[in-house]
Formats: sequence, C-alpha cells, structure tokens
Amino acid sequence: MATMLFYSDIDPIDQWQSALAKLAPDLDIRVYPDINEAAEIDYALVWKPPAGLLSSLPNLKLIHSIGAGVDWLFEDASLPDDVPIVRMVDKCMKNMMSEYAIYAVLHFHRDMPRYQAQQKAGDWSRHWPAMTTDNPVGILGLGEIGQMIARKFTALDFQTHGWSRSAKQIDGVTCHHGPDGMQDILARCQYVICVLPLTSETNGIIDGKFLKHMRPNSFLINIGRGAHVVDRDLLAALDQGHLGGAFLDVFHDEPLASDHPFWDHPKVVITPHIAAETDPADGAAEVVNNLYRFERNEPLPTLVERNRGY
Ligand code: OXD
Repeated sequence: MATMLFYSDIDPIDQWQSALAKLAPDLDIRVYPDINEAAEIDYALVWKPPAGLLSSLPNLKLIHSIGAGVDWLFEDASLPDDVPIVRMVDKCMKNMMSEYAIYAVLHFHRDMPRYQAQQKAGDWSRHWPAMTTDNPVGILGLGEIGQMIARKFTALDFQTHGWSRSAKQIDGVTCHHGPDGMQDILARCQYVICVLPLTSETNGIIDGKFLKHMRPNSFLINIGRGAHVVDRDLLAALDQGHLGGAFLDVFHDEPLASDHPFWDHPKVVITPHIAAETDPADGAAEVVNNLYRFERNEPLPTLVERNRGY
C-alpha cells in the first residue's frame, strides 16, 4: 500500500480525501501536519507547501501539484532534484480557464464597462457593437489549457491566434512562435490572453516594450501569473490611453495589497485568482491515473521538464 502526503491551504481536504478514497481505497493519505513517519511517504499531492517539507521526506517518489502552475515549487531551494513532478491539468480546470477567458474578452468586446457606467448614471445611450471577425483574439501559451481556450474562441467565430515558444500547428488557429512571432501576434490581436507558465524566460514578459507592441486600444487578460506583468508598465499603458483595459486574475503578491493602484483603476477588472479551481473529483481521477502510470513505468503526460520550468 502506498502513502501520500496531502498539503494545501486552500483546497477542500475532506472532498479530496473522499474522492481519493473512492478511486484508490488502498492509498494511505496523510494530511499535513499528521504525517506520522516522514520515511513512509511515497507521494506528495501539494499546493504551495512550506519550503523544506518535500525535502524532509526521504523516500518521496513523485510530487503531484494540485494546480496547473508549478513555479512555486521551484521557489523552495531544497526541492529534491531527483523526484519527478507532475502538473494538474484536468478537464474541469481547462473548462473553467476557458470560461474565464471568454467572459473577460466578451466583457470588453461587448463594451460592458461603458454600459455598467451608463446604468449607474441612468443613461440609455446605444453604441454600435464591435464586430467579432474584426477583433482577433491572441492566446499566449499553447499548452493544453491554451489550446482549449483557442478552440473555444474559434467556435465563437473569432479569428484566433496563438503563441508558443516553439512552432505548433493547431487547426483553425494562426500559430506564431519565438520573439518575432510575439511581436506579430501582439500587433494583430485586439484581445491578448496570457496563459504562459512562469519561468525565468517569461518573468516580467509583459513590460513596456511588450505593451507598446499591442494594438492601440487593445485589451490584456492575464490568467497566467502576476509576475508575468510589470505592474508599473501596465499602469502607464492604461493611463496613457494606449491600452483599452486589463482583466487580471493573478498578481505578484496575493492577496493583492489593499493600496495597490489596480484596485480602483477605472480600466482594470480584478478577481482573486479564481479563474480555475481544481475540482476534487476530477482532480483525484487525474492523480490516481498518474500514480498508476508511474507505478507501471508509463509516460506521465503532464510531467514537468525541470530545465524548462513547466
Ligand atoms: C494555478 C491553478 O496553477 O490555479 O494557478 O491551478
């Protein structure tokens, strides 16, 4: 029987325990801090554990993230180098991320900030809507989540572009890659959605230069990580009128400080990192499948490549 440590400050532990118990009744789940013997732990299912916790488990064989991003794991200097890491990418999460992206784009596309202000003022003015086919959507990051978002925008009839580090081909999506491809996608899209992983290459990627390449009066949606954005450059692009608005779910520091200028900026919409949650039932199925694959020495589809950082 295998033993798995569970650590998360934000996920519903009871639901995870019962979902895992249904699918893998033999799995012994130890919820931190009730680990008992550290040497007994084979697997760790975690979201942002304290630094040093994973390295204190001498027989750890696999680390499974509860979320899609794993940048926080690499902040722990003592993270064991030889233990494979698996990301969570389940269907519910992909659905939630794409719903959020669609909602954010349509918020700007259908001029909701203006109609919300008009409602407050009791103003019945009508404005000609933007046309779907004239306002391309660009998705930065074409992993599983980015691809699902792209497919859904294609289905809504938006011209859909995508950017990835290396070349990709996706039906119905104009794919760009590399640094020149980034300039190209930014120049062509009215709505730019960031779902990039956070790595040393993408940290601060949304800076003044990036924003200058975006179309005048275009919109940024960030559901990647807060550290992708240089906040003061984004604020400048909004204040100088270059950018039409930003829809932000992730921030450098979370919770966002109460005096951060994003809070009451008229062109910014903020949500508290809720674009997607990991559903315990769906997530538990993903974890159990990965553990079976691992035990049978089969390839793990969401195995993190440490040299890439995702
Ligand atoms: C994340 C997640 O990685 O919510 O941010 O899954």
